[in-house]
Amino acid sequence: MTLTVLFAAPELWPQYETHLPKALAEAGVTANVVVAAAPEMVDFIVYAPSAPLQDFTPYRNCRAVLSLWAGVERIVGNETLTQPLCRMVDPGLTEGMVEWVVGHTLRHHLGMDRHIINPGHVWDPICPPLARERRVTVLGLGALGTACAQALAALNFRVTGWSRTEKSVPGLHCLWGEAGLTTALEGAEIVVTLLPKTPATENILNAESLTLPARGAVILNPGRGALIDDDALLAALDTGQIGHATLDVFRTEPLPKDHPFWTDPRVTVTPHIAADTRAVSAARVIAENIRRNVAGEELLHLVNRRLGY
Ligand code: NDP
Ligand code: OXD
Repeated sequence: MTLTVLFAAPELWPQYETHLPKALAEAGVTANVVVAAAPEMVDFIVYAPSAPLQDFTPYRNCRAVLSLWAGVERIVGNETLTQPLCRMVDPGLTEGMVEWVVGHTLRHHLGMDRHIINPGHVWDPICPPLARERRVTVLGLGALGTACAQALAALNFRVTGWSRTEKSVPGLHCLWGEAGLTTALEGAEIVVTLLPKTPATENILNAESLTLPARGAVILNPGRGALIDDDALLAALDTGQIGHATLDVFRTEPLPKDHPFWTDPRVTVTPHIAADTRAVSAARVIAENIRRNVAGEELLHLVNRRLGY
């Protein structure tokens, strides 16, 4: 049987039009990948938040919706979507996130700015501590948080990871649940937020929790803008409780031109580029999931609609 896979993210089509059919063929799946089809003919939908397709009601024969994004907060509450929803766990995306997190951690750990931005040519021979003396906390121990935490631990950082459910990851001090959050944040010098945006994680870094890290701590947020209360962060920067924030994601994107983050020297803005889904590897993930579903196997990376991630 030839399946119909609707690729519903038109602006991404040029990246996938070769790789997705190739990956499906390699997975042994016979499918036509199309950008438009009669809804009742569609077996699988490949989705991105920018997709014009938001009403899934007519796709009554669709077996699963496969997101090209890891974060699914823009689709998870869509009531017209009754089919299983899978998020993206892409080795290429993970690799990119590890590079972004390690790069920005090292910037702050080594105090690189002191030497890169040194208009007065000050000879400032302060040697940074070793990574083994630096406490880093990663909020979120999923596909991305775990990979980043392990990469930092491999560089000898003292890494604590925090998740919703109990975990044990070699090399990491693992904490979980509400009770674990305070301990995870207390005394942290660098805090990385790699949580999904859900009702339970919104504003997790707020006026109260921002008092917990070590004075002058650095926040790295490649997760979602809503994880941080912006005003509380600006206030914590003003008091020096937080020394710097490197932010990749924002409540409104693009970040509005008049947002104070743009001009604050204690904030580094990167434009949601921490990690991109990579077409070559992501196409294989999509193809494997379609193969599994057709073979009667369980889908990978299924979203729990109740939890929102
Ligand atoms: P996962 O779903 O694999 O992991 C999410 C982690 O967050 C899990 O460890 C989960 O705990 C934890 N978590 C969720 N809710 C809570 C809670 N209430 N309390 C404590 N921990 C919680 O997601 P990924 O690692 O793949 O991605 C994380 C996020 O990164 C995405 O949702 C997206 O928002 C963002 N992202 C950003 C990108 C960028 O370019 N800036 C690119 C890709 C993703 P548990 O393990 O117990 O379930
Ligand atoms: C994602 C993202 O969720 O790019 O994949 O933010």
